[in-house]
Amino acid sequence: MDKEVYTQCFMCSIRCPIKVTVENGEVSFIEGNPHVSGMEGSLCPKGAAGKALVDDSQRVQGPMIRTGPRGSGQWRRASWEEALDYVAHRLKTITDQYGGKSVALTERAQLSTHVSKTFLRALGSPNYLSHDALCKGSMNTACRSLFGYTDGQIGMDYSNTRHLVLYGRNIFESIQVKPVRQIVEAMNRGAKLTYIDPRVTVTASKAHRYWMIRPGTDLALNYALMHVIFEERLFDANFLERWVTGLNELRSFVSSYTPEWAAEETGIPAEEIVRFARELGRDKPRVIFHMGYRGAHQVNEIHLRRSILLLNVLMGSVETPGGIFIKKGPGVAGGKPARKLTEQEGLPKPEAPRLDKVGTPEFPLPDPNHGAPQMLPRAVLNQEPYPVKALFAFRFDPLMSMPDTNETKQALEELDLVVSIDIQHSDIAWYSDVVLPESTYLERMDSPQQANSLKPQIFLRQQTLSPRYDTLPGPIILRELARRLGLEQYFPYSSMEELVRWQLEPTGFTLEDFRAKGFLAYTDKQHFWDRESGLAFKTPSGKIECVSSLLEDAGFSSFPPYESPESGESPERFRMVVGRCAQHTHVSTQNNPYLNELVPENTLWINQRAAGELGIKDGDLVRISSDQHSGSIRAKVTEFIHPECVFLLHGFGHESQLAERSFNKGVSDAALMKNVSDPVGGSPGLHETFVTVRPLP
Ligand SMILES: Nc1nc2c(c(=O)[nH]1)N[C@H]1C(S)=C(S)[C@@H](COP(=O)(O)OP(=O)(O)OC[C@H]3O[C@@H](n4cnc5c(=O)[nH]c(N)nc54)[C@H](O)[C@@H]3O)O[C@H]1N2
Ligand SMILES: Nc1nc2c(c(=O)[nH]1)N[C@H]1C(S)=C(S)[C@@H](COP(=O)(O)OP(=O)(O)OC[C@H]3O[C@@H](n4cnc5c(=O)[nH]c(N)nc54)[C@H](O)[C@@H]3O)O[C@H]1N2
Ligand code: SF4
Ligand SMILES: [Mo]
Repeated sequence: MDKEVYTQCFMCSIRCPIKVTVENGEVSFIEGNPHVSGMEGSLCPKGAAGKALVDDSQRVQGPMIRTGPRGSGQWRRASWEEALDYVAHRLKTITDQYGGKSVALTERAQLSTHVSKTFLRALGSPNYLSHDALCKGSMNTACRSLFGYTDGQIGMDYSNTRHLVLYGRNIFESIQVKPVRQIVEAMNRGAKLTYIDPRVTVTASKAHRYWMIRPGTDLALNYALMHVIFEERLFDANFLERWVTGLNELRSFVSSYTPEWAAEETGIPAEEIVRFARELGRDKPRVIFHMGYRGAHQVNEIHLRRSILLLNVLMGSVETPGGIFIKKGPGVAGGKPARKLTEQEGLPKPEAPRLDKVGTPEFPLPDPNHGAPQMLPRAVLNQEPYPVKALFAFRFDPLMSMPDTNETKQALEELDLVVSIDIQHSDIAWYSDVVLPESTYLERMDSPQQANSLKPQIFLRQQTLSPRYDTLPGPIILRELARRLGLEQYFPYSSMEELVRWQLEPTGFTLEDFRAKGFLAYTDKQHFWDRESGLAFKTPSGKIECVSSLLEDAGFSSFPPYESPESGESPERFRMVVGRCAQHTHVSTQNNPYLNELVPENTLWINQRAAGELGIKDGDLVRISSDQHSGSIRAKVTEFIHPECVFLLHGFGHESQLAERSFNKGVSDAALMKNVSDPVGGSPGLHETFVTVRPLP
């Protein structure tokens, strides 16, 4: 055996701690890091397929410059010198004419985000756009509206809970390995699981209670639950009195939303709603209403997320074992976090407004640290608020991960420079001018991960293999571009090792300290704040604000009246809902040789009765059409989905012909979707598209 490396998986962005065994310079085995409790040997199918990613000859093998029209697939291989010179020269021409603000960078927030942000700021651009809004932007805003903390600063203590409630949080398929193990262990000790989804998922099959809710009506269920909780005084009175404001307003708001009303709206019987509320009242405060990610995605999503959080608040399940908690940083143990390039003195703070208008009166509340990438196409097309001319797509695919691919393509046409930093022939790479290939997660070291939680820790992705092909780590690519633009003073490193050593300086840890286990703990003790006197909410009042100053000061109501979502109207018209499966990550693993074999294309889940009326049988090819796009897909006719919606897996229908296994397989949900957003929370309404489904002759 050559060596064992403790590092972090990156087949998806959960970053599970892993142990990789290397023999003769090749990966021979990947498993969960046995030093991390809850990870002993555990990995999901995608994590195990990491080896196939490294070995795949269909990934980008070196820098490429496009030679024909965008999307024509005409390329030439280039050296790094040439490709970087080329990009730097084009970038210089653009910023000379249109200013630094004409450059945008879309990214999946990641360990080297501080490098991307530094790159943009050095250029003079405010236009950093992370995936966050598309994943959980409205949840972020909801958390800030109540607690003053972002969702990323809030954790859930699954291990000690008595009742976990999941609203379309299909955690047994859209996996996070460690939480899944914690949930299973809690259930083995008697914890209950309630799962709510218009579709029977694997998680539904493991739940004690499952409700096939009418799509888009979770908010009605939650208002009725609050109604019962107030009526029957099931709340945690001590906690509310000490830490919560605006309860009277909340109580009077939900007074008309009875369980009988919610039953009509959701399809869940009133007496079941009442029984559920009582059960939770008994289990409190050790109950978790999971904030969710991609369950219901409507344009009023902010209020759904707030209602879920408010249920936790009413149960007093905040900062208590078995509930939700505020994550603690190294400070609780007298430690210091790793520093970031963005903390450097003298780094410019661009003053121009953001292209997505986040932080301006037009779109005041989404988190400006992330922005709203779905606003990019219209900003480019309308040249509003100013011309945007260059786009960097870094570990993010604007074509497949944002609604309305056709509109995004039109916007790309208006740009003078499109660069992707990717590991694979993604669709955005296919439509780029230059592709700069990053080394895969097993072939590079990354910036350390500050893992704040009840017990703060710090993790490091250590390099396992030397790069197979002519690739570089992202922070080196950006540094080399910056150097060519005369901005190297903000990039004080020439290798990943130097960058990581610079970052670790304040922590007192060294790079060598990570070799043994891949992570270091600041403390062994769990840190909860004192619920009598020690809670520190970051709202103006210092309390949890049911009537939110964040919302009200921006002119939004904390409790707008409930509006019933549209239903299909005609028998062939359905709300389109989407999601993930255990075998794939979003849009990026469909070409992986192992995973492609497991799930090669998506199918369309359609309710048995609805399909029967349209003459569609299981396995038939059908036409799915929206105002944006149409395609053909096989029907999966099933009783396990609500008749008002159809479901398909996200991430299929790839256009890049260089990814031969995934090319043209299945239909792209992003192409079908219309691009509408929650004006308060900032997320796009990814479940607001109606499609027609017709049998194909
Ligand atoms: N295998 C795998 N695991 C992953 C990921 C991955 O790509 N692959 N990605 C990770 C990431 S970034 C994320 S954000 C999470 C996503 O985690 P989830 O949010 O759990 O993911 P989805 O698979 O999108 O599941 C959404 C579910 O919501 C249901 N749904 C649709 N409409 C409604 C509604 O109105 N009400 C309710 N209650 N449910 C509804 C859908 O039927 C679907 O089952 O997964 C993470 N884990
Ligand atoms: N239509 C639609 N859009 C969605 C969603 C949806 O369900 N439907 N879900 C939303 C959610 S929850 C999320 S989190 C986002 C995710 O959006 P994305 O981040 O775009 O999706 P991923 O598939 O995680 O990765 C995108 C790209 O990263 C590349 N990549 C993978 N690893 C590396 C690496 O190590 N380095 C580099 N440089 N590139 C790498 C992949 O090849 C791929 O091209 O999408 C959101 N957008
Ligand atoms: S959930 Fe799976 S793919 Fe994602 S980081 Fe963990 S092991 Fe890797
Ligand atoms: Mo996500």
